[in-house]
Amino acid sequence: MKKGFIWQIVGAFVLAIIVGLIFGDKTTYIQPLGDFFLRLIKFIIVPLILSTIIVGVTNAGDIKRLGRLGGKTISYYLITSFIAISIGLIAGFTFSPGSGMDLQVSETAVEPSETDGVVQTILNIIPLNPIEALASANVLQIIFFALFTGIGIKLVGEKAATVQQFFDGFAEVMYKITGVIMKLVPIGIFGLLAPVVGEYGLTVLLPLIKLILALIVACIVHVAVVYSVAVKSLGKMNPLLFFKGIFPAAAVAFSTCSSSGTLPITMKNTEDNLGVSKETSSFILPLGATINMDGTAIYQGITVVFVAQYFGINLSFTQILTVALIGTLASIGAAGVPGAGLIMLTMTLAVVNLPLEGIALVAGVDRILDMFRTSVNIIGDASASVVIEESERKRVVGEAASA
Ligand code: DAS
Repeated sequence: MKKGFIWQIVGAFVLAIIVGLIFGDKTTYIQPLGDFFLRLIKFIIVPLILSTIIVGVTNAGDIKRLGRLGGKTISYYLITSFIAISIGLIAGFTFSPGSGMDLQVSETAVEPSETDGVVQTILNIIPLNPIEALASANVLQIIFFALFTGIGIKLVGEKAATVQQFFDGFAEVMYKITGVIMKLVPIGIFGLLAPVVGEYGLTVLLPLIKLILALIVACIVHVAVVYSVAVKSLGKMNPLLFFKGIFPAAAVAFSTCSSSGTLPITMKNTEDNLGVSKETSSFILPLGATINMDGTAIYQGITVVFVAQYFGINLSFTQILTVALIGTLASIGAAGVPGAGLIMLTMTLAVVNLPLEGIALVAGVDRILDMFRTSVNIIGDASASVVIEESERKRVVGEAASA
């Protein structure tokens, strides 16, 4: 990745903040620039995921490897999400963002989000109509459809060679389009960020500054410690190279607050800058964008403590443990779209009988909190692809040596 590109992104950030602070709500005129970029990256998500997963499966060697890849991926995601929410809880108790708060709660009654149970969530992954799954961009159902289509192509063999060639070529086309869109990242960041800075003056942020700072510190600790250790010890990669390589995608995630929307850029960065094979990234990253959200897990931990402190409620150890478990599930269930974590928070609060009015407390600055947690979400996905790529490489080398 060209060094100048990183500076273009940094420049876009700085310019967005300056323009936002100077022009305030007039920056809404810049919004179309951000929306243009957001629509561009969203329009390629479905065809990119479908084609790359099918190609990933058909080129992934035997079916057993797929099962192994899935097992490693899910295990990595669950472990890092549980660590993340624990860091969030520790940060909440350390910073006590909810103590001594003087903030009127708006009367908006908040209903717990209607979330399916774990069994129904798993059943919902199976699409009743694959075309509808594609049309509605239901990422988990598209992954299911693509996995089984790829497996079907492998099992049919020669007769499906034309189908495989079509998806091979189609995936290349989608990667090429992603590369073109990649060049527009600085413009997209400026167009998305300037209006947000213009909207959120300090009057909105100051009362909750402790909550925002607690989240930022917890995210930095999680990224700097957990991912550095993972990519260095398990992924055999220099953490600085890792963070530099995933920086553009993290910047897009920060600006869009959408893991799914950032997915094409995350895939491009992991392949071009982190050396992860298309077979590995095309399987791990779409899955991660929908079920692996360490930043959201951190956010659940901190905000639950914040709400309890604001209402003067002492959380028991059992409640804290419940939050750690439910918050991990909530981060899995959250969709890779803006504000998903806030919706899942209603479930986490309800499970430990905390007032749902607490949602109204954080809703005002949720967009700012979402920026940081979405960036962590996609960095976590990329770390998984680096770790699992190395694990598979070592296995292949081991098998070759013993052959
Ligand atoms: N914005 C979500 C995402 O895209 C995360 C969240 O809302 O918690 O990952």
